[in-house]
Amino acid sequence: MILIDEKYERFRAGVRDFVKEVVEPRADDIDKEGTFPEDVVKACAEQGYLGLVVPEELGGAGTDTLEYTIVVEEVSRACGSTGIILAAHNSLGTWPILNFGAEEQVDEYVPPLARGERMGAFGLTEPNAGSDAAGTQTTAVLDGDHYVINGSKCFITNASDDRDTGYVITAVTDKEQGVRGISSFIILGGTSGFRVAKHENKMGLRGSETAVLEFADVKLPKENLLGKEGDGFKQFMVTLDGGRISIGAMALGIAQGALDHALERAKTRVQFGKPIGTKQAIQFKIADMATQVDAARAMVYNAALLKDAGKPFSTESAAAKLYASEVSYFCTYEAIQIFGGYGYMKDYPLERFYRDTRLTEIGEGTSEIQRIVIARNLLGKLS
Ligand code: COS
Repeated sequence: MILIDEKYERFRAGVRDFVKEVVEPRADDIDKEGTFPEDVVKACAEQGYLGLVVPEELGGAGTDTLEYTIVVEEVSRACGSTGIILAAHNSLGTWPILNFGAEEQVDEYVPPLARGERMGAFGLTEPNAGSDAAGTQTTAVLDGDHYVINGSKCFITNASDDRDTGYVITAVTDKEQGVRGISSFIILGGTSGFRVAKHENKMGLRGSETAVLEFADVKLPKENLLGKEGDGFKQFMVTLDGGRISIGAMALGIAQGALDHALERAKTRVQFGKPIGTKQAIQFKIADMATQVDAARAMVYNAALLKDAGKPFSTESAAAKLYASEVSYFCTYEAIQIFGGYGYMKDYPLERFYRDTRLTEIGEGTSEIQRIVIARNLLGKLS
């Protein structure tokens, strides 16, 4: 157990009740149906979970980052799909506007996102710019009072043609300037020339939408530029620093979910005349899982607390995401092992957890990228 202020444990208890009542009963079906869980997301919106860290005067819940982290953790403990929908909406779709937007942009775009009337998404990754985010090829050319956007984005969480969606996307405004020639823009779904071109069929997190975006001569008013021209790369690096806390929280929640089931199974499954939890082989697995889950929780919460304290947290968020995602993979693997053949069956949620958590080692920077970020932060750029 990690010692945090009692107010956070009370907050967690409220989230847990909501998850047990609303999210958990739907989790298996969300995975089986493979469709965006409108009902669950609407209920989350009513709880304020689509406006976490957004001030109340802008329609948000006004939580701090640790409370936000606890929401993503507890929701993911039951349903990874809902966990990533909330994480992408809050950290990637809303936060950059809240943080980098001009006052008019914040006033116009943040409240509908915070109230959950509009979903938020983040368009950074491209077919040729994944780990190498500086390789962005989508272009934005200024033409009088508007930019003309051309290009495509891929693996975009929460992208949809069917519901009101707002995106923060990146595009090259000055090719000669390298990373300093990348800018960010706010664009709403339904803008002429902008379309969701393909919905991906994924291994896990099947209730979360992941799509390809296409921009063909999209005219975007100059006012939709986020911050200044050339700020885009640094904006999304900072955004990802924060986003990695929520992917760490998601991984942590899935790991805890796997541990919950493993504990229950160890106590109730009888083999050789006794519960399997009497065997050291099972006890050691449980002990390793619990130890690593606690360590991951300490790292994820620490990154959140650093962010709230206004201290540097890039290294800690990358390390928390790296560690929690690898712990989550270990825990879901071991939980299936404890369940044996039953763990491999779709009658139990373990195989879903195992598929769902795989993304946490890939999305918002692979584990390899996290190691690069950590090492560079510690060593500086060596040539
Ligand atoms: N915060 C603020 N500024 C940052 C930053 C951060 N976390 N990380 C980098 N920068 C700045 C650098 O300081 C540098 O600025 P100056 O030119 O003024 O010195 C600039 O951004 C370029 O940084 P760098 O030279 O490190 O860029 P690289 O192209 O080498 O970037 C990595 C390397 C791997 C760190 C980057 O491409 C990355 O994070 N890739 C992963 C992307 C990712 O996670 N994709 C998944 C998206 S899912 S939504």
